[in-house]
Amino acid sequence: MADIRTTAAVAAPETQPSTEHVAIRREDYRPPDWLVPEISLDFQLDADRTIVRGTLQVERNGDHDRPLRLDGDEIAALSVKVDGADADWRMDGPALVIDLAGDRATIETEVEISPAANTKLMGLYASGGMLCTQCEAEGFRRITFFPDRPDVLSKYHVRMEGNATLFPVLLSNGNRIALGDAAEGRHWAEWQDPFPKPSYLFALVAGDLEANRDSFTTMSGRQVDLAIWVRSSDLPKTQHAMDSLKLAMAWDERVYGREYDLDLFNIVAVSDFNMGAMENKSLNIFNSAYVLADQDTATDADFDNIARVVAHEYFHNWSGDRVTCRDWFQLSLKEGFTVFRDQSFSADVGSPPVKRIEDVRVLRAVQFPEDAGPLAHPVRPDSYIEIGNFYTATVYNKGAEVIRMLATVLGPEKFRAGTDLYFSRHDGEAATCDDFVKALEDGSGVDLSAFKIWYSQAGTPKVTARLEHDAAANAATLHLEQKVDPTPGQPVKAPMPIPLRTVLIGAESGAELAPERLIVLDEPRQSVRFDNVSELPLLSINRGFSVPVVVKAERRPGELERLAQTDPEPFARYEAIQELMMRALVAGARGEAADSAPVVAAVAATLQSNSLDPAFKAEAILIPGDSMIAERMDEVDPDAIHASRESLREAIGTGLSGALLGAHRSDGVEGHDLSPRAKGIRRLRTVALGLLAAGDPQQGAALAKAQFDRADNMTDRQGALGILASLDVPERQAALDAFYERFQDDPLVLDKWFALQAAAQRSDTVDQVLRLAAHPDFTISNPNRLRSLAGTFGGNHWAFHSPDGRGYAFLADILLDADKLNPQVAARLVPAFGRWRRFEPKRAELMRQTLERIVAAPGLSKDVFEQVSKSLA
Ligand code: 0A1
Ligand code: ZN
Repeated sequence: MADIRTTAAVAAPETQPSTEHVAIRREDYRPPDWLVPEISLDFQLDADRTIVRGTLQVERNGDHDRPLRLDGDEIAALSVKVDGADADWRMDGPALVIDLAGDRATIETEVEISPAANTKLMGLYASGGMLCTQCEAEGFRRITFFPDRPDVLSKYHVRMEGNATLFPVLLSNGNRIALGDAAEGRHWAEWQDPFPKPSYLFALVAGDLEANRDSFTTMSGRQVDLAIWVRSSDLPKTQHAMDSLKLAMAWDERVYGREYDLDLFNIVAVSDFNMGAMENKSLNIFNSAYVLADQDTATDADFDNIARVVAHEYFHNWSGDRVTCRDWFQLSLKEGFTVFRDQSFSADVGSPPVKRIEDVRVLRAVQFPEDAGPLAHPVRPDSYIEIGNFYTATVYNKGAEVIRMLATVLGPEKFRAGTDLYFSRHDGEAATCDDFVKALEDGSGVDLSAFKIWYSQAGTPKVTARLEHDAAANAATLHLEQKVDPTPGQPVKAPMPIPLRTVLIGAESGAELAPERLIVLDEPRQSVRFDNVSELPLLSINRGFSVPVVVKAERRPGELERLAQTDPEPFARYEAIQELMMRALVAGARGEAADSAPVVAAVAATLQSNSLDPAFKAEAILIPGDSMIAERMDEVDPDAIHASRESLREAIGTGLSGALLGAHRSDGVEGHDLSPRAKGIRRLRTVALGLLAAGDPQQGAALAKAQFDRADNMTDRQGALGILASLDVPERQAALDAFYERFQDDPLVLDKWFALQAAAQRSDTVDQVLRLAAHPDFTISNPNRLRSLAGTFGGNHWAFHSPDGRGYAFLADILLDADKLNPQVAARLVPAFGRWRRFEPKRAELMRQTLERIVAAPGLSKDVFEQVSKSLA
């Protein structure tokens, strides 16, 4: 790995002699040479040929004689003027360079761009007849020449003009200050944003859109007009997003004291989008998957995701827009914090324990493997080649865990005092992760300096725990140890502060023996004493997942079984059940005798409990996925893992068919009921059905077909189809065909159809996926469709790792095709290959060869180059 981090530049393949893949390093940060307090943009809009005129007021920043450097990317200057006159300028690679004598100047540039030809979907691009922008992280430089870095904040004035029939709606950030008609059927609008912002928050939309309109009265009594813009036929699917937005606005006032700051807030849905959504100031642009929903086409998970993403983007107005990042190494400053905020919001409007379980599952499934593989990086990375590769689970989800941990250490009041100070101290500024921690310290009066290592040190700490009981002394001692494995560029690790919510539970009484403690393990090895331990204690540790570590606790026989039925803390109870499952799964995958009886008993007790709610039951009895099991193996054999998991599922399905049938049949909810209870009942219904089908595929198929046919909502329908998709039964193809017939004109539902087949646990999934890639509805240029097929397949552990290597070949081929159009999205397919070293030798070699083939491809993007070369290093 050292090569990429320390070498200044890595040569790109020959076909691209002009570009070198330069690593940008955090330690090289220097404040901007020139500031741009004001910018005025003029757009003559046209899908094929848009003219952009930029007028920048520039100011020398500090005492230096360096020229003005304006970033550009795939744009050429038609004209450049300085203070109204033709000027001397030069290109340095993609950047426009001007020598300026004075400390201030007005720079005017003109460029021509083609939104229709912009397949990267960065900058100004066309989607479904509309024009829209995506500027984070470095897309603004594809629109106009500008110092495109987040610490240059400007006031924006935007004028746009375009065909009034094609683009009746013209939107940008801030307030619309004027509009009017122009010649030849054109019209124009002018927008002004009073808040200085970095260029990555600029947005523009032009299209034939309709709005779902509403309003929100803020805590100080101001009325804010809200609008969600979509194609008119999609209007009926926007109400949930609108309801979520209003809930989020009220929540941020109540929980963080944050009020919205403009009189207008717009959301626009687009069908071609590289990520989930974007927090452009007052003009959020969304992947339509996170806006559109109704009972017939969206699952409960889709509804939850919409609420989560709407809230996330809205919360960015403060954590991201009002206080932004100094440089892209600080990305977690806004993303980790905003994920923590959206997680807390979703917990508050739903079920906190279930939300916590879901969040930890995502962290373990995506971030833990990332942190243990060749792409591991700190929450605040030290270097990157392409910043687009750092919108990762580490920056987002581990970043959120770090903030959650700080909030746990401080407690709610002090944490709030800290965030209040952070927002007031840095309002209107571009800040750093250090600034954030400092504000929490100053606001709370608590020294948090030891915790900063969580931003700089990569890797998931491993904690071992052993509880010793001294019955004679009525005491117990908890022996803790921590270890962090080396990660790329960090061969030696320092101990970290690890706050573990811990309690001892009486093995007999099932009661907590003393109040819960927050034990901070900050040495390599530490022992903690508990007094008044009058009965045999059980260890309940890292409750609520208070810190993102792997805990390996030494357990007495029967201890997990007992905790699985008594631990009053829901996460810890879930954890005990999952750990029981994991033991059986790992033993099975190693070819050891696996005893499924304790798992079957724990699942039975969970299903029969009168106190647990259905959503919790569904989470708790879900068997860990193949890739989670793989994380526990020394050498990964996907067939053995799959067989072990199937055999445990079958044992539960046959052993508990009565209880599972009961859970499957539990009813009394309507499809439109989105209460946490109703969602939980539906979830449990399908989870139980999956286990039943594992025990008896024929009965499972009949029940799944019945659920599919009867469904009045997408949750039940998709749940049933997902189970059928993995079975070898006649009902399978019939249901897939019926689903296609009914929903073929709805792109978001068709995405599900592709994804369900790509996720199928079948020996012929590779063939099915190859066939689907040639299906007339498959379009590689649409990121959602590509992710549905290729992204889902890359996460289908057993099928992707097919021993003949055909899964690898398929993903590599499609990734290379996608890279020619959209490098950012293509690069996100690479991590499926990343952990090749852990696999049994035959697959490891096949994966390595596939990565070598990718990196040797002519014209490879720097996005894919970075991920593949790091994976091979
Ligand atoms: N800031 C956005 C994520 C985002 C990042 C890059 C993008 O480029 C295509 C788009 C969106 C968020 O956290 O929601
Ligand atoms: Zn975000």
